[in-house]
Amino acid sequence: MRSKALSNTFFSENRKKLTHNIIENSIVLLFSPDEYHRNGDQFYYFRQNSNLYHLCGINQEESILMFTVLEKKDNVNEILFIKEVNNLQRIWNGEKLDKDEASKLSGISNVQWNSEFDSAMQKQLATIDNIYFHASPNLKSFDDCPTSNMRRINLLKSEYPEKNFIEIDPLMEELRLIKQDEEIVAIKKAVEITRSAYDRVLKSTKAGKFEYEIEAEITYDYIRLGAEGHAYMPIVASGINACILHYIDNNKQMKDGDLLLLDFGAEYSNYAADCSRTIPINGKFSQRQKECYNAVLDVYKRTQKLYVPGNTINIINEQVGIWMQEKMVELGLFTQADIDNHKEEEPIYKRYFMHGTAHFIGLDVHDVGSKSTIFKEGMLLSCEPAIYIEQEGIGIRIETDIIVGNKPNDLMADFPLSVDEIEEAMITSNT
Ligand SMILES: [Mn+2]
Repeated sequence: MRSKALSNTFFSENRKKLTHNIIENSIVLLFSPDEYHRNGDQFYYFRQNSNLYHLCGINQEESILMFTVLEKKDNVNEILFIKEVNNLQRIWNGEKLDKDEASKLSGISNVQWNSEFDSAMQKQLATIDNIYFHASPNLKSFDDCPTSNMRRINLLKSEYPEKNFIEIDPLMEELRLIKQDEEIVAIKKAVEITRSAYDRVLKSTKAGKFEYEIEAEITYDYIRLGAEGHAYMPIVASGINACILHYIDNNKQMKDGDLLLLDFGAEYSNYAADCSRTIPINGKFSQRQKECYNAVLDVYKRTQKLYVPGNTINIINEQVGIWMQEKMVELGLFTQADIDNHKEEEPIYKRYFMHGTAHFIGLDVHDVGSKSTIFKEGMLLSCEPAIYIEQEGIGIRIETDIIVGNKPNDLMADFPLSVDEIEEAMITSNT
């Protein structure tokens, strides 16, 4: 990993907190995801499972975390299993972690090679009733091709039908929702690198260039500044492409007079930044673009005040819907009469703003937490109101990352934001 690892105290404390919430006589078994084959002899870049990382800080493939919680929780047996490399693998791919290094990173004193896992697990299974596993809820729709984690768990379920299998995800959600100091440091670093890339974008965007040239500027800054790379596939969408919510082709030529919508964020120490901005390709907003931009910006500013303890994503979405509807009437997209006559289940504003305004952010860019999770101080969420007017080729989204508090903390407060600030920052490249 290029970026700085979090301290082993952070990971040890996380395991300790988790132990409090685990039933006695249980074992926790977490497996790394597979390395995914790309083509020929190539594999996709490995990314650790976020739950496993949160509990032990190991970024290496084929890692297994096992800990047993016995009666009265006074006897917790933690073992970390890692991959042992042979001489040939060492020549081609270099060293992997040795036991001491893995122990230092994780704070787990008992580190063993993977070859010792099966017998160690069987010994533990004899003494416990419950098996905690991570269910990877996002992957449930891909049952045709189960992850290595689920293959192992499914096998255990058939071999030990008398054991009680419990999804650890709700407990991990509780652990991961409120960001700790070390996590905030990593997220701020991801935000700072994203900011640098945004400055580059403002200086390098020009009519006639291709969207991928802007993607390259972003990637350049991420790698140059020590981020792992993109926290997710970046969206660089000019003109009407901005109305495709998950546009990642990034292959069109940018036209004079169009807007450019960017959704991009660096990953640092496995933590994500998530930023969306919309800028005029020729450096100057048209009158209509300005009207639409300022409508979104006004909602964006008002919405930020809602990131206080006690609220939920559902509450935010409802309020933003009301504000958006007013703005859309002002922009002439529909009239009050249209709203009154509208009988469909979906509110009319959803034709021009189809997604929610907030999601949790952390190790995953769409992090753990639901729309009904009640906000507490220290949670981190996106704020991303938008308007998409396909018939005008206009798509505008402004997104920042906010820490919940009585005074919500906008981590991107110093990014160029207003029409004037954006046009000012773009002047050098377009004159
Ligand atoms: Mn987002």
